[in-house]
Amino acid sequence: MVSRRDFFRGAGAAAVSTAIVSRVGAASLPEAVIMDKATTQAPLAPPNGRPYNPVVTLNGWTLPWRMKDGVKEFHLVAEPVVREIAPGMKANLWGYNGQSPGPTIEVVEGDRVRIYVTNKLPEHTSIHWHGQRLPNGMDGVTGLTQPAIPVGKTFVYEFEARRPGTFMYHPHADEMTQMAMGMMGFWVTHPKDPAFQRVDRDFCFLLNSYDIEPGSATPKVNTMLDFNLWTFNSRAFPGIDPMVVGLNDKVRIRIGNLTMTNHPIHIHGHEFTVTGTDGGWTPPASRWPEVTTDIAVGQMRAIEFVANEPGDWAFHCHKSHHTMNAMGHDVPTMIGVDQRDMVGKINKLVPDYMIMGDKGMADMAEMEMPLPDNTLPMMTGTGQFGAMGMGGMFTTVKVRKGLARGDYKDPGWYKHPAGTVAYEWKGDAAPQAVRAPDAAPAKPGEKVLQVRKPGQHHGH
Ligand SMILES: [Cu+2]
Repeated sequence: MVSRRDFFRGAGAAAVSTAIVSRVGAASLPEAVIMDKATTQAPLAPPNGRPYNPVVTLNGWTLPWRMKDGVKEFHLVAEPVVREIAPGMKANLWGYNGQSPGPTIEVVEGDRVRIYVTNKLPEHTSIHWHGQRLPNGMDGVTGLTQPAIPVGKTFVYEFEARRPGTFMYHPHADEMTQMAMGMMGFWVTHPKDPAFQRVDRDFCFLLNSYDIEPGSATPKVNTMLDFNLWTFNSRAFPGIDPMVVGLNDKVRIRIGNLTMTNHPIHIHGHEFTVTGTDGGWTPPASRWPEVTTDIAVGQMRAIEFVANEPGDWAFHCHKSHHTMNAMGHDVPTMIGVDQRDMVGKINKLVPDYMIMGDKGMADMAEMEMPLPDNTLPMMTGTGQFGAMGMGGMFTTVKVRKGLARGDYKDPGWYKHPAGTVAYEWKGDAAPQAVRAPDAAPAKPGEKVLQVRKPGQHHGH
């Protein structure tokens, strides 16, 4: 669960029974609450202030606050962190309050919010509150709207959360480095009427990516496009938790993209509508059903659907390289190349040489290859029927009957009703492939459709 560190002698040093409210003196900083785990934490039921339906941050958590004279006070600490990307791999990132991404901030439309930001990084920083309506001087753009937050100093941001919706936060100071290192977080401003567009389960996460050489732990921050770890909230499959929902639950998933490319996010077994964008809730008349929605860099999207098909449904980015982990992208395509002759000769020179990918790359998902320390297999994850060959931006939506409200425990693999799983044909052997007949050649005198290129077309 949540643990605490005191960054300033005296501030928050008294034992506090809950992580929620710090009863320190009026002039002191709010306690800096730290998370030491990368697993999905239970939603934070609002302990004070106006009611709302909390979100669940996938492989993340919500930052507790204290209420002071009607203002919600948060304390973010920008600092180097160690984030487990998936079991077997840890990364040296920069983030907030012990993790990357930082904690989700949840407030209610109309809340007065004060955020203390302490800089424990080795260089200056700032925070931009992406998408918010706020006074210009609170927008967090270093040099333009404020001086940078120097190393070791704390700055205060204060504004009213005017517009409900889905937001992000990230530095606007040496962004290339700081965002490549994992500095970002989610922000949700709930509507003041908790019944407005109410859902049963409300998930959120950020799309982010890293370039970490196998065997190392620190991202290469100069990489522009060729990342090798594609992550939901700085986790790669199979390190990403499933989104567990009850049968017939109304489900919302909010996604923000802070990578360097777009991600077509795809769900199996259901259609959804995009109910929220960067600019707020979409008018109902503007919505149409989708099974994939593209999320561009810097965008946020909220999708909604009724989970009325039980099962373990894949949920992933549809760029196939984004559902793979590090390694292997430099491997030449060997499909159709018979390497049997070659391997004996090469083995004399290189004893461990393996034939890779002459029938496709699926073998690699089952192969027990020796990996360098601290990296992830390229294609991984095991389901109830075997190797899945997935990594990166992939998880499941597990739809189950009879889940209690607020039960987010992984229910295990779906128990398929008898006769509903694809099965092997055990009858006659497949016949020889039959060629489709060639189109009959045009007979003399028969008209053949003429197609002209637009460039050759003259006159109307
Ligand atoms: Cu993608």
